[in-house]
Amino acid sequence: MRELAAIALGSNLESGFGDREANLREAVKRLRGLGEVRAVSSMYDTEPVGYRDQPRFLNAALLLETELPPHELLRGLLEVEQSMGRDRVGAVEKGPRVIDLDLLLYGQAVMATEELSLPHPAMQERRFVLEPLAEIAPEMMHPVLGRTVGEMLARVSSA
Ligand code: PH2
Ligand code: MG
Ligand code: MG
Repeated sequence: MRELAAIALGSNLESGFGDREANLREAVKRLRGLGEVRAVSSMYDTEPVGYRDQPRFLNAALLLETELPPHELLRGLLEVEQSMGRDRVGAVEKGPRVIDLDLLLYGQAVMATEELSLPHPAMQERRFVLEPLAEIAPEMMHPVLGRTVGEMLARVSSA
């Protein structure tokens, strides 16, 4: 079965690939190994939300058509993060990172396991997620809230 997944990308550190933009570009390239990339948003320079004492982020969103079931897709995202040098051991939670890949929506799937919650539990609160996603998938539906991405963006505050 093929499903359409929405993925959030973020970077706020330089790496061997270059600056934040180079990191997002490299991640998009590597995500092609997990399915067919159907759309990629522009990149947004954003203020860090939550843990504020860190560099500004560059955020983007992407639509991936994939045959991988949700947990395998998640594993694939973590592998791409690791392959690009993201080290979670000893890192500040929610702190600076070379690349962050978050699974937001997987078709209309709803689930909550220890490793994976779908939809992503905080997506409706994060402008840095909704703004790029609304650019490429304004009509994509949140299966629990019953609101489209465009509608969620219209309701979110500045965060
Ligand atoms: N990611 C976080 C915490 N805060 N802020 C912005 N602007 N963009 C992010 O991607 C981001 C964040 C944890 O994943
Ligand atoms: Mg994240
Ligand atoms: Mg993450």
